[in-house]
Amino acid sequence: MDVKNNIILAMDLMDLKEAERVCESINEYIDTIKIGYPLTLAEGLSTIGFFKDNFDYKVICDYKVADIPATNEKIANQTFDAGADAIICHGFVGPDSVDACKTSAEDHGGEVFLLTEMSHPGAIKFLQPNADEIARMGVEMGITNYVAPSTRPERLSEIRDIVGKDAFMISPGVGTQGGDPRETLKYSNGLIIGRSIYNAEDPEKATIDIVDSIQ
Ligand code: OMP
Repeated sequence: MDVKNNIILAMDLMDLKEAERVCESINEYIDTIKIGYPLTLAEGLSTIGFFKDNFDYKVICDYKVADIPATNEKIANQTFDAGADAIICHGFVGPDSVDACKTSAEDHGGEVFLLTEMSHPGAIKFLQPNADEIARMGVEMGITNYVAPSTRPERLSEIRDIVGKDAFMISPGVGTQGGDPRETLKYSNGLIIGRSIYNAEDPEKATIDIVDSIQ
């Protein structure tokens, strides 16, 4: 996936009109948006089509799919049928569950992102001890897209070593959660950024500042 300015907007506002206003103000700097449960549950699955039709964005659906294979398949099919370009799935559920999302993505001409280690402090307890194995599983399964945390550059580096230089890795946690854009891009291909942009008094200025900081 090609991401303009290496920035993916994490749109977790829960009012589509407000989301639209933010997107209009930063439209020239981004071409990829990530939506998750907050906006989808508030405004519906049709938000995917809204961003595709009105902004021509690539839409990554962050549904962190983590169920049995049969249920993962249904979730992924619904997501791709609604127009998503990619879906994020959890790895800790194991290869059969991940494969259900991967197969659905392939059937729809879409992409799957495998979530390895998460960015929040609590991820250290259960996910971090298993994140390298999750990344290795992804490599064995032929997965080429990964999510890994910008809040721990040393872990980004280690996960990059596992998934290899050609994998496409995107990283949340920049800004509000403490991750540094430049440091993150030493290992990752894209920054997932939400509150630092959409909660900023001037989202356009916030975006320009980030773009300038990573040139
Ligand atoms: P901000 O912290 O507001 O920039 O948003 C980060 C976005 O990335 C949110 O949509 C989170 O749900 C998401 N995210 C994480 O923050 N940490 C992770 O480990 C994984 C994700 C994700 O899968 O996108």
